[in-house]
Amino acid sequence: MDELWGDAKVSSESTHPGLQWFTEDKYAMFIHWGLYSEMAGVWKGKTYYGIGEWLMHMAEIPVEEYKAYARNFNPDQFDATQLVRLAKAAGMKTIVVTSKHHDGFAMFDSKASEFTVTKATPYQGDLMRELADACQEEGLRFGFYYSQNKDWTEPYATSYKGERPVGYTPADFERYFNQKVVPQVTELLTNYGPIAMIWFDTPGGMDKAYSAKLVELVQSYQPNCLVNSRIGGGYGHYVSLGDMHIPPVRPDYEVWETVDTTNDSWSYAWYDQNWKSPKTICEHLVRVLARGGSYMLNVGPKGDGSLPAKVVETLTVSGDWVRSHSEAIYGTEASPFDQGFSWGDITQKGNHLYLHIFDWPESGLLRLADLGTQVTAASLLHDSSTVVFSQEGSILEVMLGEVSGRDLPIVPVVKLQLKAPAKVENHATQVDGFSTVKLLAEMADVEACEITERRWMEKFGEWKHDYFVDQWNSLESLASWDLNVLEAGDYSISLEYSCEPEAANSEWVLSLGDNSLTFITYESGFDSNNSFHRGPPRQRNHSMSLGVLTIPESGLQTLKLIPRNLLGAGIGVKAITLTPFH
Ligand code: FHN
Repeated sequence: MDELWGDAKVSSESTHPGLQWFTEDKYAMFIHWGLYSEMAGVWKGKTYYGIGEWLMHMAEIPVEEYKAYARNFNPDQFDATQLVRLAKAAGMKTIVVTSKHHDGFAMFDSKASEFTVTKATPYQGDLMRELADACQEEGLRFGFYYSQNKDWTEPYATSYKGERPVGYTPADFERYFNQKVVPQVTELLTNYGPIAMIWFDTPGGMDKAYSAKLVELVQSYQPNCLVNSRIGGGYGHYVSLGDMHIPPVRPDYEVWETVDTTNDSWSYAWYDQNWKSPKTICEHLVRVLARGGSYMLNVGPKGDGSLPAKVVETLTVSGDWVRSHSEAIYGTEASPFDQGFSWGDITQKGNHLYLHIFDWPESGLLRLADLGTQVTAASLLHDSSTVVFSQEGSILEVMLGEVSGRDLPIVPVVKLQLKAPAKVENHATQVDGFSTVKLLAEMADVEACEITERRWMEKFGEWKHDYFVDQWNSLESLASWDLNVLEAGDYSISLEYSCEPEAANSEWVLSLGDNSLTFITYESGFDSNNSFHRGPPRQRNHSMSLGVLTIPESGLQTLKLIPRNLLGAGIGVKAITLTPFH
């Protein structure tokens, strides 16, 4: 069990009726909105940097003071229809909103609690009803986020400090669960029309039986309603990956999603201006779809219900792109390749491939191997203009230079018409002879070493992660990357790695066939920690140029990294980069 997000296994059969729309629609809006949005990251004049909805925890606000703050929550600028229309304009098909986050405050009318928007605030209206009605009206699906395990204002759930009251027994949690969670989830399932999904979160160590009970509850009232894997206990109809995790290699899960946010915090925080650009939003959406997932992008309205201007702007611009490229988004399947490319990524539908170009190749040429079928036409999706291409043997070349002068969308998409659906037999990383190729730890095959995830927070709760090949435990340890080399030649190689003091001066060999580069590493140091960092200090990464490696012939080959001597647990390899040496 992942202590934060629950088991990423789903036991329910994948024939749940909701999975059809889920896998077809691809793109949803997530909304984090509550009492904390009015606080905006500030308590008693002090700003707490981190995810805004955790302010109660960060500022250690006493329960009674937090509850009393509800008197300040009056979202009189909230316009549910406007918000739903923005989601629609952004190309999103579903809205999932925080009905109750970890602070326990219900954004709906609930008989099971006094701490609700209807009873504890001057606003008194049921915000969830307004949104549910607007979604119904505008033809969007509607779902609820519900924090089932954490409830910081209830004495018998876990407190925000992670503590239990003196004399606490498991029966106390059961009381909280039966007196608040069950009735509230029932209210959500019975008072707001058809519910597309209930998005549960942070099951932590919650007993599996509670997760099972919630699944049953949802099933009994709304059999079409989906439940995500963060319900815990291995339940759920599909897998929610860790926050903001966009996997570079296709994951093993059949149905999964990535949740991401428009800036850094989930809920509104006054200082957080780290907005994703419209192009980044489109890129994240495509990268997720290309690996076979669905994408849910969060917005954080302010306490008065209005949205930060940048959210409206970025969603409107990215939405124009999504809607004008809808053919390459909705109802598509994952790329036939397990991983993306340095120039962009691919979605497919039937006999069509859609090449989404994030970084225009300097060569003006895009090379792709092993589609396993013939390409019969190529055009730009937004204006149907023809794109010149050639296909010889297994290699397709698309002449982008021809179209580069034209007025192009933020992410140009080349539509390929194929004779039959693409059939890719080989998923090795393609080295096309033009582009810089980054081989990540997640893409490696390993023997006698491990691929480990390192997670950290820069501001509180804003999880970041990287993968490393580490724990080299013998001189037989090996990390390797399969390459499909389309052009033989010289490549400059660089290495991004971390190195603890014990592994300093360790020697390594990177080889491909008979050619190799031998190098020595040095200590990369540690990043300074912030006050909330738990666990061992975070190692810093270092980038080092290893030299020029000759790849004498094209075709399938394997790049191998082995230790020459073993010091400590060896280095942590984050990435190896190959750049054509011209
Ligand atoms: O603790 C929450 C956090 O506040 C936020 O709701 C995210 C969204 O995925 N989920 C939890 C952390 O993963």
